[in-house]
Amino acid sequence: MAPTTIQTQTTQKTPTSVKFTSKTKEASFADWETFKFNPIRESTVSRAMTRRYFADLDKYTESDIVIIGAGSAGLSAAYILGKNRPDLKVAIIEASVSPGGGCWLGGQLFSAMVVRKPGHLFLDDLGLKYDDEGDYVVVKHAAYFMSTLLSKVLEFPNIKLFNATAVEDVITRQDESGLRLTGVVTNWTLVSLNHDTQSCMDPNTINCNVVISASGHDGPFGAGTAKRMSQLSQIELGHMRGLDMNTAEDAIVKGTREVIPGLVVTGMELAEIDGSNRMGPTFGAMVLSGVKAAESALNVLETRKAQNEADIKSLNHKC
Ligand code: AHZ
Repeated sequence: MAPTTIQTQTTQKTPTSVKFTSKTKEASFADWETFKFNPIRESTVSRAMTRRYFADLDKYTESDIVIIGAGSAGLSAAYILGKNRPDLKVAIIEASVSPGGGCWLGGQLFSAMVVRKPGHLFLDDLGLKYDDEGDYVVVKHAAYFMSTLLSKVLEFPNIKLFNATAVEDVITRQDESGLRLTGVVTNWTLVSLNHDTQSCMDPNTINCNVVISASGHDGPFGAGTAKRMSQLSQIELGHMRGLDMNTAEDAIVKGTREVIPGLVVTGMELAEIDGSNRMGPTFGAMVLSGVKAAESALNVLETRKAQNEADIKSLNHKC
């Protein structure tokens, strides 16, 4: 019997070349063999970054509003300010390398994020999709909320995020009506964490008319402004209480305000001041507290600006 020969058929497949849209033109990398990036010198990369960073440092060293903390409350405030007041300079100072605070996951490292109504109105403004469950909505992943919010905030030309930078203290002025905040004292976070391992490492400063503190509840960096205000005898800390979702969310939104002249406090940092409850993994209060913080800052901005300008005039006069 003649041996069986198995016939193999080779089909000449056309390689897949994915297409995407660059500006308005369709583009693709059809030929990876001849592919090459445009040339660059290493120092050009350094200059491209440092020139912009130092120009931003120079520009934002006099800001209208400084936000401490890029968590859900701080970024919600930034979003409202960016949308409504393109004329203002807003600096966000975030201690972590990665902005977003505690809002990359829902509770206990689960993905979904719950927002009680009417917090969903803010999500609508961001254009987010969610499951409507009646009294609350569920976003399929907290990271979807945070990455959308973050990207929109970063797109505003009048907002600058300085991450890996910590607020170490606040700048204050004392006059006959009391203490007023007029800026923040900053340092690279890695420096802030190493003050007891090195000799003096002096900080940098940013002057502004209103500080919005959104540094979260007590933790390695959290509630820093609240604690500093307590050390300076401006407030008495109430300390965050145990979890009660219904009480906590209303209390945070209602309590969001200018706590002392020039300082608006939002998000969970406020629970440390007012002694309100925590709410755990439900985020409606964080976004709406951020909205109210932006409003509160805008409501006092002109008054605080006038006070600061009067200070500067009297300083120049003395010189
Ligand atoms: O890194 C902090 C975080 O991203 C940042 N931050 C804190 N201190 C800072 C400082 N300088 C610069 N001195 C600082 N940045 O502030 C951000 C706070 O974000 P967050 O998500 O922790 O606070 P939030 O108030 O926006 O949201 C809190 C959400 C809740 S509720 C809750 C509970 O009930 O248990 N827990 C969380 C995390």
